[in-house]
Order: sequence, then C-alpha cells, then structure tokens
Amino acid sequence: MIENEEMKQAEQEYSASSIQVLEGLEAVRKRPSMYIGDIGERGLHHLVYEVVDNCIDEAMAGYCTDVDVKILEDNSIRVQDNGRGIPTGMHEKEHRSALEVVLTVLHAGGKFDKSSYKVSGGLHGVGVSCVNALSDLLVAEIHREGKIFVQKYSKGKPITEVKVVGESNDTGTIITFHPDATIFTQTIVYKYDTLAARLRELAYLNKGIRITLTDLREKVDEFVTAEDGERKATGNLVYRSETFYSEQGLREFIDYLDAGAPKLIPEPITVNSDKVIPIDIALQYNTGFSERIYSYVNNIHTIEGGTHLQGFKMGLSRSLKNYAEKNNLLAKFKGDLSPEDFREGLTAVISVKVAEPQFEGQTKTKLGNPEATSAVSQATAAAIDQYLEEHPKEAKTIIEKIVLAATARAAARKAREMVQRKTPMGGAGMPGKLADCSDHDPEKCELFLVEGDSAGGTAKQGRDRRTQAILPLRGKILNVEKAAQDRAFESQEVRNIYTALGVTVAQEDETGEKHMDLSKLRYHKVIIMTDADVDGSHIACLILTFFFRYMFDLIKNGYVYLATPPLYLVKKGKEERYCWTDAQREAATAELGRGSDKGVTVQRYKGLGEMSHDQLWETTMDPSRRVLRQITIENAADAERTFSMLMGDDVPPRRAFIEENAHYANIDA
Ligand code: 0RA
Repeated sequence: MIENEEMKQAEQEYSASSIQVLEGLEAVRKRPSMYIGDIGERGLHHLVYEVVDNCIDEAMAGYCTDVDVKILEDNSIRVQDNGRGIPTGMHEKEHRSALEVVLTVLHAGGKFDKSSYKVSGGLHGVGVSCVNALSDLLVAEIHREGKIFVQKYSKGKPITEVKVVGESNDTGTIITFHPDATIFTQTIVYKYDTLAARLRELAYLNKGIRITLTDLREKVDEFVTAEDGERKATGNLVYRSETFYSEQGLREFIDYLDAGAPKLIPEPITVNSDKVIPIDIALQYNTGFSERIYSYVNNIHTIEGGTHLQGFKMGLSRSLKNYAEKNNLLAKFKGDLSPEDFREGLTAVISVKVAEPQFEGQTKTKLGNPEATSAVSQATAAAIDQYLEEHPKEAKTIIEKIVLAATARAAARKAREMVQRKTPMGGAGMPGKLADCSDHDPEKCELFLVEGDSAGGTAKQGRDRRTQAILPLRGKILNVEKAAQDRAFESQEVRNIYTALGVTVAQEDETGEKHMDLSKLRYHKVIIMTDADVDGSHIACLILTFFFRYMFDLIKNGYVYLATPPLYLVKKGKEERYCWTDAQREAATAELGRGSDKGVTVQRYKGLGEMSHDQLWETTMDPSRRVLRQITIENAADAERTFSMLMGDDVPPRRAFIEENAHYANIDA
C-alpha cells in the first residue's frame, strides 16, 4: 500500500520534471498556439478563462465562493478570488516559493493536485504559467496567513522577489495581467460580450459560485428594465457590470437558454448521477422545432460531442420509446420513429466530469472515453423513466410531440424529394437568382452569398465570372432555429442555398452525428459577404448559425469564409487608400496629407451597395488583394454559443440588447 503510494508519487515527480525540461515557458512563447489554440481573439480571451478556471477549481474544492473579473483601462485583466491563495512558502525541491513555481513552471498546478478533473490534453488546464508566459506584465497578489504577498513577472520571468506588502485577514488570489502585444499581434482588445457569455456559462455549470464582470474602460448609459420588460435609460453613466450566479445550476441554464420559448412541460427534467462519473444534465422540450444540446466535459464545451453526448441520445430515445410502447401511445402512428424525432424542440445541457478525458476530433473537443457512453446512457434512461412514470400527463405530451416530429419529417422528405427531382445534375434547375460562374471545377469556384439584391447586383458586375458565382439573399434569412424542418425547406432562401451548392440534407449516422454528401459540392469556397455594420454582422451570424446547424461538414472542411469589405476610403487627388481599421485610416490620412490634412477626404462605407463594382472587386472580391477570414469550427461554435448565451430568444431585454449592440463574437481566422 505504502509502496504503491510512493511509486505513484515518484512516477508523478518524474513526469513533472521531465515535462519541465522539455517545455519551459520559452516554448509557450515560441509556439503559443500549441498551448492556447490561437493567437487571435480566441486565444486572447482564453488567457482570462485559464485564470478563472483555477478559481473555479478552488471553488469546487470548497474554498472559494466569489470570483471577480475586471477589464482594466489598458486591457489588463484582474481576476480576484476568495480562495485559499496560492501557497507562498518555500517549495522544497525547487528552492523557490511555491507561488513562483505555480507561475513559472508549466503544468505545475498538477503537482499540488487540487482536483482530479484537470484536463491533460486540450486547451484548458495549461495553467496560469501559460498566461504568465504570454503577458508582458503579471502581478500576483496573495492574501494568506495574515499577510499580503506580491510578486511581479514579465513574459514569464520573475522581475521581483515575493514581497510582503501588508497584512490581511482574508485569503485569496489576485492575478492581474496584461497580454503581450508582440504575441497577440492581431488585437489585445477584450470584448465584454465574449467574456460575459463564457462567465455566464461557467456560473450555470458551477452552481453557487458568484462571478462578477466589470468593464473599467469606459462608462456607458445605464439602463434599467421595468416590470413590463421595457428598457429605459436612466441618464447615468456607469461602468458596465454583471454578476452571474446560479443557485440551481443547469435547470436554470435551460430556462435562460429557452427564455421566451413556449414550454412543453412545466419544469426541466434533471439527471444527476455520481455512480461511475459525475453526471449532471437538464433538459426541456419547447413547442419549437430546433434541437439544441450543449455538452461539456470538465466545464469545456465539447463542440464535436463524443461519447457522453452519444450516451445521452441513446438513453433519451430508449426511455421514451419504451414508455410509449408500454403505454400503447403509438397505436395510431403508422410510420417509424427515427432518433432525431426524439429531439425536436429539445434543449439540453450535459455536463460530465472525467478524470482523464481523451479528446479527439479536429478541435480536440470530442470526448473519446468509451466508459462515458454507458454511464450517461444508463443515468439518462433511469432518470427519464422515473420522470415519465411520475408525470403521465407530461409524458403523453412529449410522446405526442415526437409523433408529430416523425410525421413532419416524412412530409419534409417528400418535399425535398420533389425539389431534387426538379433539379437534375448541374446547370438546369439552378435558382433564378444565382449568377453562376462558367468554370465547373469546384476547387476553383467560389459562391458569394450576398446580403440584398442591390449589393448582389454590384457583386455580379464586379466579379470574375469565370470562377465567382453570386447568390443574393433577401434581407434577414430565415432564422432556422424557429422553423420546423419542413418549413425550413419551404424557405426559398434556404432552398436556393442547397440547390446552388449542389448538396442534400445531412443524414444522421448510427452514433447520432450528422454528415452530408459533399461529392457534388459545386464550390469549395462559400463566402458570406455582408455590410461591415451592425446589421451586416447580425445577418452574417444568422447565415453562420444556419451553416453550423445544417451544414456543419462545410465548416469542418474549411469551405466557409467571411469577406471583409473596407470601412473607409481615404483620398487626396488621385491617390486612394482603403482602410479596414481606424489605425489604418489615421496612418493613411497622415501619409496622404504629408503634414496637413488639407484636401484629404475620408469616406466611410456604410454598406456594400455604396461601393462601385470596381471598388468592390478591388477591395473585397479580387483573390489577389482581398482578405478572407476562414471560419473554423471553434469560431462558428463560439459565435453560435455566444449568440445563445447573450441573446438566445426574443425576450424584451435581449431584444433591446441586440438593438443596442448587436455584433457577433469571435469570428476571425
Ligand atoms: C496551488 C495550490 C493550491 C491552490 C492554488 C494553486 C490556487 C491557484 C489559483 C489561481 C487563481 N486562484 C487560485 N487559487 C488557488 C492549494 C492551496 C493550499 O493547499 O492551501
């Protein structure tokens, strides 16, 4: 027994020190994407999540109740918790303080082993040391043992000793860091909404923790929501701030996600089990038609699902099917039930904890551990069995909804077959609005999805007609979340997209994953081109959500892009400069003005329609000059999720939010 413990410890120490040799913080700075995914907006925000994860671990261990996140004026981030505080005493083996070890040794968190649910691979769990490595300044302030300790670092290296700077009766950790702009070359500007969406999600996933976010960069108009849901400005200027706290966790998460949607049953159904692995699930049916399942492992959103999601789907179908058959509720139904029929109008959140998660798939967020399938399937079936037995009225309502879904699916298939019969191979049968290209090699061909007929017209004139096809979309394309399958295919816009692309509807395989046949895909670049304003990004977000839900494989294969039209044209005489950012505009004004801004004009483009077809070609469509942003699975998932976490439905406060500052989060390549 003792021998065993010792061996384990020796093994751990061995692996810790060998990791250390291979991977110093220098390695993190050399190849940051290896550790935090990317060095764009996503990676930048990831630094915050990494620190907050440590606070959540501390809370899960029972030592911390409050986490306070502040965006400081210079885009530094300050994360304060009331946990035990990182230990500051001497670390025997390392001959320096434990604090310094935690902040400068990769994966050192694991040595103290506070939680067994750390993530080994993946993006999370790389530790605060990673944040330290990628910050040009990091200050750690520890309240512990009656004292306040402070140590400062730059680019991962200590620049001061651990100093005692005062006394304190509390305990906790305050980490303040400023991201290194030589690493994060695209941007170091934090987005409040992106952070808010993730912190809100964390609060629901970890009930009982109070997380506050405050933006100290600028004051904004204060709004209050009246009882009738109307939002009114008070005339005060305040720092934007929100507190996220959930007493009941996932069941409240579901209520939030489904706010405004008519419920099918009064309360969400919950699944809780600790038998094999910790499993926490809540689900609700609404009268809508979309299926929304968010799955998490150790608080990480598993975009590509995996064994836990598969287990959930299996358990859900099995339980409902058994109940329906046992109670003779399918007597009048002639067709057959397919797995997806059990999930129409379903909103569910699945959260499991796995000690050694194996993450697979393109994004390394697909759970591979086989034991999760049966564990989740059994727990789900047992909980739903019990619910159905105890709630016969609700059970009947749910089964009726499922039968309806199966009937609609059959009708939808017929409608689709009609469409496909009318459109044999290639050319003939293409949508009237499509201005196709003359080349037929998909590798060379691009389809521009353009907002509005007028911009569509400009694009048609400006394009290279050999390889570039234009499909104008009318206004805001159908919000597919709110439409039934058959209705979605009644939408001309949606049908046009399918027909133009040459693809058919994705089919579910035996593990519940949807795949589509891309062998007849007509374009290998699908480029969403919308105005560079709030409305334009909202429309881009809707189109993206559509692709994410219905044509995931297109994104997965890297076929989906965003066009980036310029925001300004700076002009003096015959000299012109297109600008995409304010900094570029200032530089161009200075350059052309040569000391004075006389004769320099700045034109702000409000929409694509304002550009001439030559300008549109030069700036946005010409392959040799344009900048396309490829949509990654992560970006699309973040956009979709952030969209849901911020403004899932049409309830008044969120509608006001959309109107005030609708913009999609995190779409960049
Ligand atoms: C190592 C060991 C212990 C706590 C922590 C690290 C810790 C890290 C962070 C980062 C942000 N907040 C944090 N809070 C705690 C265990 C402490 C003990 O045993 O007393």
